[in-house]
Amino acid sequence: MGQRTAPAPQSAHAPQPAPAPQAEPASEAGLEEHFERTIAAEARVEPRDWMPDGYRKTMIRQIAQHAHSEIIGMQPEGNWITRAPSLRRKAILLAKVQDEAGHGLYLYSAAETLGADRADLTEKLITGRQKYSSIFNYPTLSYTDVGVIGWLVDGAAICNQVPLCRSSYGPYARAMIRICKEESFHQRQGYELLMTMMRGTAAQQAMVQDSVDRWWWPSLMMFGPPDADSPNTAQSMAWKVKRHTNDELRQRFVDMTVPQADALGVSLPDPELRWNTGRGHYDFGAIDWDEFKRVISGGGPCNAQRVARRRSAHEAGAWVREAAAAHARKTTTPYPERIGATGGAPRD
Ligand code: FAQ
Repeated sequence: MGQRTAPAPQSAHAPQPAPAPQAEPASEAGLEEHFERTIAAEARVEPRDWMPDGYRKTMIRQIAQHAHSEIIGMQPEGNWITRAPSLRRKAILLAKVQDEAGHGLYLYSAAETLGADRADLTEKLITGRQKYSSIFNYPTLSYTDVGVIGWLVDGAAICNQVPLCRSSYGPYARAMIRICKEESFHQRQGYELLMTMMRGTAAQQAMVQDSVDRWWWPSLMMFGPPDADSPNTAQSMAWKVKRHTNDELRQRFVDMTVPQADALGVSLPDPELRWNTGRGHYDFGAIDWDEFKRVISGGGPCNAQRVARRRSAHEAGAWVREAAAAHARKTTTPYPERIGATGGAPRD
């Protein structure tokens, strides 16, 4: 049974809902039929529209996981801000990490339009009750990892997220448009960094190859389990939340990345990687799904460190949240009451 009432109000920056395709019918069955028609017509479901509980739950799950990924995703590259090799590289990296914070914020706002509470989502992240992308549980051991994250991790994120610009839930689809533009910029800066390193010394070239060797397989895991083991794909495709399956997008990423690796002059660590003329795609080797399961269940190399860092940042920010809430109370309290509260003239 779906909720009918509008969830939490949208933030001032959230896009306004597009008009519903047809006037909303009154009965429960009519509401469901209207929802199905909206999906079939490729129109958008907006925050105040009726939606099945399962759809709302799926959207909150995916958007929250995505938001958490952006926020936790600041840590691996943030690790290199103080050690970037030049002022220019430091400024680029700072801007990229700030963009990721921004993406997290748009996405938390999108989740709020579904009635989710931001504080509750953060609590679920820092207590391990909500997931974030497996990729951010790997360490950044050298500066070239920054370039490889831009090239492969942002590349995989773009491949996965461009189709999400057509996702059926309006606020998510619209957030994705800006996010994808920024991710494309991130991907190019990563590739440019690697191109520069590959024009350098043999030691610099070896650093790039080492980073590629460590990040290639985890990047393929970002697309999620194989279709046969993906419990959410069928329903999410039917609701047009997802537009392609995990395996389709993984294949698209491999096909797109192999020529880029050739142009860069690095090899991808997969002896089975080869062009298949019959399929018109690259074949690639088996992914270690045991490793994937271990990482998403908290057993990856950096899971404990990533969550502990997020928890301590959240706790250290408590005074900022309290100050912001006090300021909001002050500015929303009507003027005469403020005079009464201070026993005289207002102090500000
Ligand atoms: N890591 O049934 P499915 C970025 C979970 S943003 C962890 O296939 P679904 C930007 C899945 O949640 C990267 N968990 O699930 C950046 C489900 O668990 P649950 C994040 C994963 O939702 C770049 C279970 O496994 N992007 O990189 C993963 O249909 C550089 C079964 O899976 C998004 O979130 C995984 N890799 O498909 C930032 C994009 N894969 O909840 C900084 C939006 C699956 O049932 C630096 N999300 N799981 O317990 C999606 O497109 C989808 O949610 C998928 C998963 C494709 C990730």
